[in-house]
This record gives sequence, C-alpha cells and structure tokens, in this order.
Amino acid sequence: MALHTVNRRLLDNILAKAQDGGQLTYQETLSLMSLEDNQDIKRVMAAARKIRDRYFSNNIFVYGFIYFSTFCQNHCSFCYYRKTNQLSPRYRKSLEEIVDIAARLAESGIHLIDLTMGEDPEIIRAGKFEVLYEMINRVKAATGLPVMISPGVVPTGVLEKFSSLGVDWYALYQETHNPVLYKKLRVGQSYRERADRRTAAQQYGMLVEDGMLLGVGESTGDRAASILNMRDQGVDQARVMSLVPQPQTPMAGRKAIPRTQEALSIAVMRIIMPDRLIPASRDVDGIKGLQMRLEAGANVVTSIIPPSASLAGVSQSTLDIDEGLRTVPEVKKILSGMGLQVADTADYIRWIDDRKAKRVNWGDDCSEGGYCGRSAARFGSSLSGPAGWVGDSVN
Ligand code: SAM
Ligand code: MD0
Ligand code: SF4
Repeated sequence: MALHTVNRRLLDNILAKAQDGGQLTYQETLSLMSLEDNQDIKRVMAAARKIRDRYFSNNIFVYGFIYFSTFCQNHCSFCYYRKTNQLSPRYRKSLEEIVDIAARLAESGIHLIDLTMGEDPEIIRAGKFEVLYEMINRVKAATGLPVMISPGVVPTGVLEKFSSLGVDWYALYQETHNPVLYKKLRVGQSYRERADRRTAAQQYGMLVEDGMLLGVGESTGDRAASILNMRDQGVDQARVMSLVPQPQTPMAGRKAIPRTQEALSIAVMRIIMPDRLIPASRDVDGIKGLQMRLEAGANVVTSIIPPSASLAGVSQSTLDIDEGLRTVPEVKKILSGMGLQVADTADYIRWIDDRKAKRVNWGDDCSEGGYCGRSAARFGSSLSGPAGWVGDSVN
C-alpha cells in the first residue's frame, strides 16, 4: 500500500476518534501537526468546523481591543514594543480616553473589552495598580460588558483584586511550552512564574487565555506539545498567532511561515479543545486573514479597534486600523458570507457563567476537563513526547 494511503487512513482514524470525543495522544497530535498536503489540511479544517458548529452552532464572539499603554520594561525578542525599540509608538491613554473608547466599542456590538498593556514600569515596577482597578471599574460601569485584562505578569494579590472587581479573563501567553525556546523568546523572564500566574488566576475564579507563537524557531513537536499543554492546563481560551517579524527586533529577519500552518494549528486546537474559545486574531493578517481562520474552526474574532482613536495593535501596529477595517460591520460581512453570525451578548455571558460554574464543580479534579490547580507543575514534563522534542526547529 502506498505510504500516502496509509497516512490517509491514519488521518481518518484520528479525526474519527476526535469526532467521537476521544482524547488524542501526543503521537496523534503530532501526526496532525505534521501534515503538509493542502488536501489533508483541508480535511482537518473541515473536521474542526464540524466540531465548532456542534458546540457553538453558527455563533461567533467578537472582542474589542484597547492597547492602553505601549511602554514596556521587557525584551521579548519577537515584539515591536520591547523596551529598546526606538521605532515603536509609545503612549499611555488617560482614563477618560479609555472609557470613551470602551463605550464606542460597546456601542459597536462587541462582547468583551480586552484591556492590554506592555509591562509598563510606571505601573508594574512602581506598584501603581490602583490605576488599573479604577480603569476596570469605570470600563465595566460604562459598558456593562465582560472584561479581559492582559497586563503581563502581575503579583498574585493583584490577580485576586482583579477577580474581586469582576474581571472575567486574565490573558497571559506562554508563546511556547518548551522552556528552552521560551528563554530565547521571553528574554530574562521566568517560565514558571508566567505559567503559575495563569494557575493563580484560575484559582481566584477568573477564566484564562494562553497562546503560542508560530515561526519563532519551534519544532512541530513543540507545537503539538503546546496544544496539549493548553488542553491539560484547562485554559478557557487558546490562541495561536504567526510571528509578524518586526523591524529593530532580534527576529526582524525571520521568514514568515505559510499561513496554512496557522490554519492547521487552529484546526488541531479546535479538535483537541472542542468546547474552548479559539480566536481568529485580526492582528496578524487583518481583515483578509479572517476567513481562513474561521474556516479552521476559530470562534472568536479579536482585536476589533475603532478607527481614529490613535490606538495601536500588537503584532501589526497599524494594519487596517485607520482604514476602519477592524470594525464590527467589516467582520459581519465576512461572517455572513460563511453562514456565521455575531452571537448575542447574552449568549457570550451565558458561556462565561457556564464555564465558571463548571470550574467550581470540577474543583481540583484533574481527570475532568483538565481543570487542575496543580497542572502547571507538570508543564513540559508530562508532554515531552519522543526524546528530542525540544530541538529540531522547523524554520
Ligand atoms: N505585555 C503583555 C504580555 O506580554 O503579556 C500584554 C501584551 S501580549 C497580549 C502581546 C502578545 O502579542 C504576545 O504575548 C504575543 O503572543 C503577541 N505578539 C507580540 N508581538 C508579536 C509579533 N511580532 N508577531 C505575532 N505575535 C506577536
Ligand atoms: C489580539 N492584538 O487580539 C491582540 C492581542 C491580547 N489579549 C490580545 C494579541 O490579537
Ligand atoms: Fe512587552 Fe508584552 Fe511585548 Fe513582551 S510581548 S515586549 S512583555 S509588550
């Protein structure tokens, strides 16, 4: 039998197992992540769409994005806003401006406000977290919407306070779950501390988002391990983004990876985490990349930014913003062409409430849904797969 046929059969078996609710192994995940043939990738995407539709019907959630401070004390090798980059636009928005932008976003029909900052030393090093608490209170009062906060690594006491103020989500991306590669990406930052803060946020009752980057020197095995790691941490939202090489950063000269690899990663994430939220970021390829990500099984559109608010994106600092293409009407156009729709806000709030309720019921039981306060202690080790997964870079 030709090798190709065997692989097709293997692929069909893995997809059938996933459709039946089976937990994929590292080897099976690796097999999916190693696919290169476009027809095979399309089959995985079709399976992923089917699973998404089973869990979420044709409803898509939409997030507004406010990058309120672009100052940062860190040196992440992939990021335009790393401390020493002289090119990146630096600003800190005032509370009034933030509340005003949040209100405009809410009016436009988004479901959540994502408040994001660089690890701004004026806030983090100076310990001035009250600014964030006031921001959260005012944004919640002005919009009535769920809030996500993406401030980087903050002390656990601050996470507890976020939770008590009603913040629903803490987003903190590991970028890779290979600690060796992590050191090259998040230069000078602790792998464990970052991972543990997500666990702490879960324990304080917040939902958490983790994410991985593609095209930063990871192997296919690393990609598979990241996906399983996110499953086993019990993250509520799991993200993959392709590196957008940035000028004046150590990764400036990297070749962008084929975007089909991001589509494949989204599809495999959907197959492995059928009931979680998976974003299609507008921040990588703008409006033109949205359809492919939704076809791969994503169910959240992130990085909606109002035009002319002088706000930046993260991985694409200006793409589509002033053209008004990062807006809800533009997203709706794409969705309706695909038989999808923007969900009702009530549906989104119900999803959050159900997810939080499950966490309380599951408690510390690692066997169900992967929610386990101790799971971070196993990062990397339980998913190490075949020897050498840490090495062999794919690009
Ligand atoms: N400063 C906080 C932190 O790092 O956690 C919050 C910002 S965080 C939401 C920014 C995220 O955007 C990074 O974690 C990374 O996943 C992504 N990102 C940054 N630069 C990127 C680039 N050049 N290409 C693709 N993704 C990028
Ligand atoms: C996005 N640029 O949604 C944003 C960012 C932060 N929570 C999200 C990566 O694509
Ligand atoms: Fe700073 Fe976040 Fe960029 Fe890292 S990813 S340099 S922490 S803004």
